[in-house]
Amino acid sequence: MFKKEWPKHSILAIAIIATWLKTYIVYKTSFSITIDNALQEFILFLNPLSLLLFVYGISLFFKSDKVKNRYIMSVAIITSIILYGNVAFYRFFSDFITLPVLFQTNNFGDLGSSASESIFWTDIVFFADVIIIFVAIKLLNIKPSAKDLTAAQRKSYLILSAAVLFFNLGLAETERPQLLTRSFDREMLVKNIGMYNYHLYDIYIQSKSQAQRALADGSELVEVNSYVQSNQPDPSEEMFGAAEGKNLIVVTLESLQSFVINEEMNGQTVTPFLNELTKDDDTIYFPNFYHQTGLGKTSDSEFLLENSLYPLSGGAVFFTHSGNTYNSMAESLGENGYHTAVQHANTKSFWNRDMMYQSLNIEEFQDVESYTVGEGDAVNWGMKDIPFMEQSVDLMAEMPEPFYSRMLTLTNHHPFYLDEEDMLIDEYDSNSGTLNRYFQTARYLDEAVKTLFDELKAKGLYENSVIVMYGDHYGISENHNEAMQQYLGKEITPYESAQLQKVPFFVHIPGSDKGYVEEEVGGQIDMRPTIMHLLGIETEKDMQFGGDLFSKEHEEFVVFRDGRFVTDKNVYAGNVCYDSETGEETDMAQCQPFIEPALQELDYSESIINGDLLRFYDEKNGQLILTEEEEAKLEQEQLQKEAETKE
Ligand code: GP9
Ligand code: MN
Repeated sequence: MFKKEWPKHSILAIAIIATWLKTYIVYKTSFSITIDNALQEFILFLNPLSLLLFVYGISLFFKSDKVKNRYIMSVAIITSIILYGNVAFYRFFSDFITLPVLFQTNNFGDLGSSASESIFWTDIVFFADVIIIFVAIKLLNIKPSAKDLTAAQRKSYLILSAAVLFFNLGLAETERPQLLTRSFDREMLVKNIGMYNYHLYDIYIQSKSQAQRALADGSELVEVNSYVQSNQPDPSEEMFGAAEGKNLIVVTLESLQSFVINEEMNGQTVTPFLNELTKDDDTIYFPNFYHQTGLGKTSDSEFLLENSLYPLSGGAVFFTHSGNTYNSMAESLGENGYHTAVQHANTKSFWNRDMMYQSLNIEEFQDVESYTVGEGDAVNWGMKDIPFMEQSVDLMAEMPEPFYSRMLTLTNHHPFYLDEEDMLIDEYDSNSGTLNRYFQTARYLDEAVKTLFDELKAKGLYENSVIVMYGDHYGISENHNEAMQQYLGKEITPYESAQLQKVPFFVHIPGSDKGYVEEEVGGQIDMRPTIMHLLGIETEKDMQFGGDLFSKEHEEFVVFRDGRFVTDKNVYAGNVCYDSETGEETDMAQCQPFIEPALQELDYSESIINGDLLRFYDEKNGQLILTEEEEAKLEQEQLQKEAETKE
């Protein structure tokens, strides 16, 4: 075989095939990537190819065979190191490497020492392609006479590798729409675009935000700071400290919209337990409360809750800015003696939570690994909410008190599948299976909340806790408007669409006798100050855009992430001003004064995130952290302004 003359580009072909197959074998043996169907398996198999064709193919542009071979060997070594680095990392962290992890000091374990414990000499097999290529270069007798490719042939080759990439991306898009704009999960990225492309994507995302960060300086915060400070309502005297010292349990009610609360579907009550709570003596219920999330869905709602900042207009801030400085609610509560945790029976890398939670200073993340998902305990996206609640309370009982535990539910999630035995009401009867099933999963979620209350009582945690619950975002998108129209019995105008962004918000303080229905118009941005004040913690120095919903000074002005807004009198949607009372179009002059401020508010918040501006802010004393030059520059500007006003 070694005597035989091999075609000119044999080494290149061997390299591509060897690294391609090795990568696929490593996917299958070293990572647990869930594959649900044959198409997903095919995408997984195909996904290393586009990049390998391209990168190895660059060798076609080198003249000398020696240089070509050296280049091919270098590519094989580098791709092997990348792949193997991920294997070693995955053994310890069950996650793929992302750039910030290499730079971030983390509380979840010491990266260096744990990685070295995950390396074995037998791991040499991960370099099998390097060995194969090396042997091929040494032993194969390559036809010396053959000519190099012509420029046209090289061009066709590059077109072929681009075609493979687009074919791959097309398949990924059908499997997971919007994957590249929203990121979702590292496992999903690796599964759909491949390990190597994933790293390029990661570098792109991280360097984009790093570049914006590098250009920003503390002086940008001056204007934002004065805006924020002038918009902070004072806490309500009655409610400030009403839950002081209690454990804080915040439940994210997955995809729960307000249109099911206190309503029936074909004569069946959808949320009986939550309906009772709206009338309960210890519960304050907010029927005019809106979600303000963007593409980052659940993670955006968490971002709003923790920081009282708006999420981004593009992408999920949990992915794009997980390395920023934040002053989260968890951090503040931690400083006030709370143990802080998140409980969520899903993979920890979803929405990049494992990274983001470090920046939010959340001490403990109980992900799916903390739960026992027994037979029949999982449906749709993963663990069912009822066993999740049961086990979560068990885990909570082990936490030092006072604690702040945030629970993320999952069953009421698109496409809203449920096991037969968990269907407590019938399906709806519209032309949308999604809406039809939604009522059933919402009913199941309601039952899970009841389970939570029962378990907390059984474990003796109830009395000493305050329970806050909020719907994270819509579950029924505008694609189902026709079915929604049938259910609501009215046309869905832009006004109605905005109304459908209402999500329930509950504050339950056991034994307080403070229950009532609070009609105040508010949004998720208001949760942080509202909750902190209930716990008796001041927030006046915090850089937050929301306000305490119990405060008399709270402004009824909710800005959606897409620029729509709601005030006490109007709804502005689809460039039309509506009257809140009638839902009819009204004079634009009523909305006009709010259009600019709405965009301004979103812009300010976005500039904080893009510039990582909170690194220039000391929330302990409410002071900006500026360099001498910045101080001088500001002073200059101030003097100039004063001079101008004198003139
Ligand atoms: C996933 C869960 C659902 O962990 O939070 O995310 P969503 O798709 O609703 O944003
Ligand atoms: Mn969600």
